Amino acid sequence: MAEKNFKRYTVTAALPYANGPLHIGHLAGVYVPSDIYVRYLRAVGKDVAFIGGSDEHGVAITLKARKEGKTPQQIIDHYHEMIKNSFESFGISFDIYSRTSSPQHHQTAADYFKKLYEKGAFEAHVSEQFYDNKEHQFLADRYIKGTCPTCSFDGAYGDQCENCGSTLSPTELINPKSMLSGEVPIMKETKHWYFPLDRYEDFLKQYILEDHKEWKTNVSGQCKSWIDGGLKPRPMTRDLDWGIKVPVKGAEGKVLYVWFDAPIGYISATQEWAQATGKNWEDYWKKEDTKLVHFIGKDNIVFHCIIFPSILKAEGSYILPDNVPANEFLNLEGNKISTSRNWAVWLHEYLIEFPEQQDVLRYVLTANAPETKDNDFTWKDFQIRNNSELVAIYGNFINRAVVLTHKFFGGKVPDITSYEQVDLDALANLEIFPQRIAHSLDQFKFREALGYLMDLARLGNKYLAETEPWKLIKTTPERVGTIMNVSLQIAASLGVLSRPFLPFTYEKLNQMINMDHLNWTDAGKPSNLQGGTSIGEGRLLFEKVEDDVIEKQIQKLMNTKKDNSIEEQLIAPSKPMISYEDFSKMDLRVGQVLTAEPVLKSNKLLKFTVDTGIDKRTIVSGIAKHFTPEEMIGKKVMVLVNLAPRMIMGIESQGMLLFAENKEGSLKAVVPDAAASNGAGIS
Ligand code: B3M
Ligand code: ZN
Repeated sequence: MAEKNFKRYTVTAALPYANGPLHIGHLAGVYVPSDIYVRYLRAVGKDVAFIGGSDEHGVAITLKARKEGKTPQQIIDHYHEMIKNSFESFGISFDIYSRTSSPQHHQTAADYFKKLYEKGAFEAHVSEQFYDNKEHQFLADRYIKGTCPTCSFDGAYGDQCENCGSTLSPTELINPKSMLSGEVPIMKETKHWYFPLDRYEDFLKQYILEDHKEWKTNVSGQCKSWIDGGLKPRPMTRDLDWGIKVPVKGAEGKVLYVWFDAPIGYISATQEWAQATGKNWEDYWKKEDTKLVHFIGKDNIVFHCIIFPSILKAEGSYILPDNVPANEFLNLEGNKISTSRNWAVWLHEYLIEFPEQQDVLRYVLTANAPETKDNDFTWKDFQIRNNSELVAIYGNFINRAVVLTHKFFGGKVPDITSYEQVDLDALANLEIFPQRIAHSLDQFKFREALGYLMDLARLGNKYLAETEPWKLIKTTPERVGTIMNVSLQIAASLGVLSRPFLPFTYEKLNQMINMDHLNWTDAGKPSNLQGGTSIGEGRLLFEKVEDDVIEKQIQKLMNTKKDNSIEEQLIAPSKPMISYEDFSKMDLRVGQVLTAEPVLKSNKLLKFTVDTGIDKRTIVSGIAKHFTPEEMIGKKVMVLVNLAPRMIMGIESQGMLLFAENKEGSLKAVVPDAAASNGAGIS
């Protein structure tokens, strides 16, 4: 059972950046385990606040907005809604799902900063940083691009080279360029407020390495190496125009660092929830008998285990995280999940392609959770776990218990006549499950807990196989009554204990066997269902996933792979910058194709006569695979008229026609969007 000494639980799940949709990696790493944990706590009668929300500040958001030509507000509004819907659809049972753009959060985070500032918890430092002189802006690391010093890749970012993976600082880039203006950035002085983590080393050593030896080894290991590596002051403010204004004189144009404000988002969301439900938020953040647990992925460990606790400590009135059960990463079919490369199983797509099958994904992601090391999701494994575990073990047992009760006893729970040894053994086994599963959940061992749950379903199947009620019905029907009674008791316990893991299945099962009156500690008892109670019609809990469904998913991923490699070839290195002078050398005109014919002995070339408005001239172009001569005749096209003539297959080509090439290689003629006369210049 959950520890008795805590009176309340504040459970948080990492706030996803509202700059893209959710995928299976998010669910597996953070949201399914946290949801299982809180559903379990509620089932054992604990007072829980399950806190979530969208992280809506930081460079990740501004970059996305820039890329899509939208405002940051448009981006966060769109993805916040989308993310929130995905969570709801998968049954992630937040008590509140808030967002860091809310006025409540802006106020709370600014006040928090101000309090630390007034206590003298920060150090102000002036340093030189990259600045875009044209756009009058300091540049976040991600806004600087250049050549990677390690692999010479042209498009490396100021914080990382995505080609070779090395971590960079912007000063290491060769030929750094501002992504805002394309100009070479200059170095300029700027003042920021630093949180002196180095002063918290002793505190952190005691807090993590001594007081919380129970933390998962992947978490404490990472913390230890951060601490051993020596902690440095970290700036808690940024030169950016999107975020929470730094509430201090002389900080105009600066915002709080996103990793300062985001964890405080947990606090502001708790305040909002408390206001709406008539609770006192401080009970959930400031009382020693509250257990604070953060569910996160491994890339967030330093922020939740080192920086945030130190910031809480500096404030002085808050409790500290009691545990941070961070998970490792989930890969997909052997490759790292990647949003930009579309290598992911997106939740909004899964919901459409596998309707009503949220629990299958919850099950697979828990059974294969990256709890102690990175793990791989494969569609084949998804199919096997569905077909040979959920369908063949869990579904099969429930189906037999319910269907046989209808067949033999008109859908009423039969009474017990007398127990035989086999019944007593089954009931004795049943009794230990609530405790056993709870013990694993208390230690954040979700895979293990789910394994035990399936053992309970196996116990049911084994019991039916041993007692064979379908054979005894003709000879000793009273005996069958006892057997079906015991089977239904096992089914009800299985249902109750499944609820945190498979909430949708619980609801379906509850329509068959009413379990509303049962809680976690009732599970395991031999007489939860009264003799004579009616049960509902049997319905299938899980359906077989066929090969073609899985093949379709695999094919979808393979297509993504193909797209990616074409895209890399075609789009990867952008050409070097040119001056206006270079550009103005080109004489581009609107032209019209007068005649078109194939070029002899070539299956690629077409020969055109083009009216350029200046003259009528011959141009040869390699587009025969994309257009027939007939469809080109009469078409308006862009022509580069001052390209030096070239001999192609014995024909002098006097210029070039312009086409756009899509990433899969198809061509589209570049044409004016409305009537333009031949010879019109393009500038
Ligand atoms: N948004 C980073 C991430 O999504 C960040 C988590 C914030 S938790 C306070 O990985
Ligand atoms: Zn590189």
